[in-house]
Amino acid sequence: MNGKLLVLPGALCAATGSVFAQQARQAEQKRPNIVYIMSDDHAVQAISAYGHPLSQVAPTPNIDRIAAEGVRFDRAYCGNSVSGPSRATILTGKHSYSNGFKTNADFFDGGQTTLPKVLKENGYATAIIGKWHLKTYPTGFDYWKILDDQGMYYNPDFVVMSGDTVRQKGYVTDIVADESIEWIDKHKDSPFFIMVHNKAPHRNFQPAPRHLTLHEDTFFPYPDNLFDDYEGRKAAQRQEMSIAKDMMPAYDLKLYTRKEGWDPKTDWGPDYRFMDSTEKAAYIASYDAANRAYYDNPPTGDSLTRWKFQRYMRDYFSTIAAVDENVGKILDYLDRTGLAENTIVVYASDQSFYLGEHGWFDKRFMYEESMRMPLVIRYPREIPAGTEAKSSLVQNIDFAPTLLDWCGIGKPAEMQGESFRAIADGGDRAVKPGKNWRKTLYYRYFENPGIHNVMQHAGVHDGRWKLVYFYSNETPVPAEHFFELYDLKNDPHEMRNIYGTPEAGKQTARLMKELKRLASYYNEVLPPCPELENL
Ligand SMILES: [Ca+2]
Repeated sequence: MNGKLLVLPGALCAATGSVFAQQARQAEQKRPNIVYIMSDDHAVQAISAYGHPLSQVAPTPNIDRIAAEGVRFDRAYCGNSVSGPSRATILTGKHSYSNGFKTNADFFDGGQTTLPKVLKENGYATAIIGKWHLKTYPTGFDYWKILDDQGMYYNPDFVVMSGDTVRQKGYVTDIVADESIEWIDKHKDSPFFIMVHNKAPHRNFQPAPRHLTLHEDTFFPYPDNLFDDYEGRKAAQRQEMSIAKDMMPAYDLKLYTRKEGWDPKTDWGPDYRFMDSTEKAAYIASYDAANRAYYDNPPTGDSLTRWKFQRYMRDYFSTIAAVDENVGKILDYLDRTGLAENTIVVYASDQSFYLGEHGWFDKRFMYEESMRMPLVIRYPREIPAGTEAKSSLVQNIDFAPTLLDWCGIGKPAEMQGESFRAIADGGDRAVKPGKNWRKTLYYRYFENPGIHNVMQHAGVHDGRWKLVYFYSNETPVPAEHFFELYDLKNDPHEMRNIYGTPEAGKQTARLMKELKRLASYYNEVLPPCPELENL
């Protein structure tokens, strides 16, 4: 069904008079509002509702509240683990290859059918406030106010609808939530859709003034594979995203470049320069004692990596404290105004993130920590509290079809995802994989050459087994390619590539066929490779 065919209740009122008008008004009132909150690089491991040990020392009670009062998805995944591509997929319901936004260097084609456009055509007030990062201006929104490029944490620049850039006083996460609430308050009488898009906890992890010392005494537990040697995994051997080697001491870790103390000429770069003098002083003071202790007794080797990990976690989780507080502020507003019952609240991140697993920060690989997305949804009118979707495979191509389904709007034909409304409402029991739900997920990563040097790859994931096809950049035929195969049941941290070993058994041929089928299903062309062609 095309969304445009839906008769707007407003139009019906004018045409038919009293009784019908009243019924139409009631129907109109029942159409749910949508508050879609998304953060940037918020790891599943950093939301306490998911239970990971790291999140237990720095919990997120407000995000957890969405999960407790609604549904938590344990198996939500993106199709391309990097910011712009995931955002483009969420807007279009299409994988990167089909929506054209394959890497962060691309420009989003705003002429496509998107979730906000379809909602707007169906009478919704639509807005986006915060991170956008798709280069072209937003389309389909009645109102938009977006961060300039990646955005700054302190006193950030926003691009507004006139095209002007406006610098705004305050901390980015607070500004985005406050202005989102303001916009909702003006539009609360019509069905509304707002995307509340945080910068946090994205690099370079700058905490709000009130959270500068929040985690100065917190000890963050280390992942078992912090010192991974990447044996049997060639792409992992070539990456440049390790905490040990690739985190920038001044920019990422807020170390001083000299032991004498903070240096105004070299230390901390452009993000720091957006702060006013009071903010700068408090910011330097919050790192000063630990930075001086570092120079008094400089750690080396594995101790240095552990030091960097602790500093990374301290800052990362401190930025999340502001995210969680602001989620609470939005939930409280919805409660106070009586909007909560009929408002779908989504909390997600564009992808998950490495918090030291494999020794990494960042994302990109098809491994679990980056392919996953945190996803919790509350919709009191329909989703029973405490619903869990532990095994059903959902993906960011499904977000737009699902939200449209809840609004009574059919999925536009070009969207590749499916509505997971039944799973959100009823948990895993509501569907049967292979009958009325998918059994496998498709993945693709394109950004090479590019920052962090992760090879291009394509892959298939069936919930237990994962096959990944890595290839080098020459066209039309890559000069180099290789496969990896993982059994998540016996190797949940993807440390043992069993491709080509007896352990792989019949899985290789089965998954290769499935990878080929999925590429064709999503209208993609994979770089040629004899193993796939000779099946
Ligand atoms: Ca991101």
